[in-house]
Amino acid sequence: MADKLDFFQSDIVQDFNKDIESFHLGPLWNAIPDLMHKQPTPQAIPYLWKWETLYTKLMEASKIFTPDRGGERRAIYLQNPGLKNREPWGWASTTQTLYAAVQLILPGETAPSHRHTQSALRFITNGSGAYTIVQGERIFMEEGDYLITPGGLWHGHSHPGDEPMIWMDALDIPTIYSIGGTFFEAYPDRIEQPSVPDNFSAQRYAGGMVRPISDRYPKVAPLGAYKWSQTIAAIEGLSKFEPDPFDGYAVEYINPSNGKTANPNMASWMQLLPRGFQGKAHRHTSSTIYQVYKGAGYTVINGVRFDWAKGDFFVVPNWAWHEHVALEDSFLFSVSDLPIMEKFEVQREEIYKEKNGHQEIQDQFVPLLPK
Ligand code: GTQ
Repeated sequence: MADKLDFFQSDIVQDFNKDIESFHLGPLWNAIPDLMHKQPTPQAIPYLWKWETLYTKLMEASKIFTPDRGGERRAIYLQNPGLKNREPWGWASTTQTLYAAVQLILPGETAPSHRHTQSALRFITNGSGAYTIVQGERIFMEEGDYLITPGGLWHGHSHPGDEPMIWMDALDIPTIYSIGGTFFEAYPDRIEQPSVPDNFSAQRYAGGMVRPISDRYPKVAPLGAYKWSQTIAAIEGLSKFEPDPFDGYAVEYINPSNGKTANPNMASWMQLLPRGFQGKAHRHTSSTIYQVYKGAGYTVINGVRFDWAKGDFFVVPNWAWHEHVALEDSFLFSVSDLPIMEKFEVQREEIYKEKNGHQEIQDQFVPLLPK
């Protein structure tokens, strides 16, 4: 062993390594522990953003920036502290693969149409009356609705209603960025005009899990909006039975034409954790961004307790132990990169076996709050 170490430290090896580096070449014999970790070592860290902080900053932003002025959305995105200063990015995403933001639109405002290769989803948390127009379909948004904007489709937002609206955006921006697949294009006019009736796709799928006969081979996901009334009906049905030991009563938003995740690169769920629920701990290669839709509780991530309440966002990085506890009836919305892990065939899960399936709490997270 010592001989081996001496060999790698020897002048002859070190000199050679330096020499080839000047030719932009690298020695695998020295690099393999850096290139291939024994198990995932996420650069993203577990983190939590309080609603109070997000809301305050959105309101401050509304005084400084309007979409009419800047031509873009008023969205503030969540930067994982572990992903800051990532060379040569110059920006930090929320997990290594996913981006999440909060977006505010005020009555009378328009966020112009554009399209890009990144795909998006939205979860509506505050207000109603605004619409997003996705490839000619105006979709009016209400609290608890879940929407998708498949990659490559025109989309813009406008607010003919009378109260501020806030929603969560999640996109696969970091994944598309890191594989070099980014295309972005602004719509020639300010906002696209409707080409089908309002709320077209949700009306076509009013029945839930029965699909229009023409939708066997759709080119894009055929349903743009998943209404809260249907999500809650599904959860109520499920909640008559035993909860999942990790996730309580959880349902996944799926594409009704193929049964796969509604958005090809991001899985999304709504879960009810009834008051008193004590989830067991597990970890998986996929990472997850949660937003608390309703309720209060905490999640223990790698031994640290993260207390959450309505509106808060938190991140469970890949391969981090985590378990949820609900102090009130709680609804968590979440987005995960599970489909990305599946595509690369690195999806794995491990169940925490020690101490009856629960981690020991060693620390408590202290969130940043606005002054
Ligand atoms: O609303 O279309 O947070 O294109 C990031 C990129 C929101 C949007 C984001 C986007 C949008």
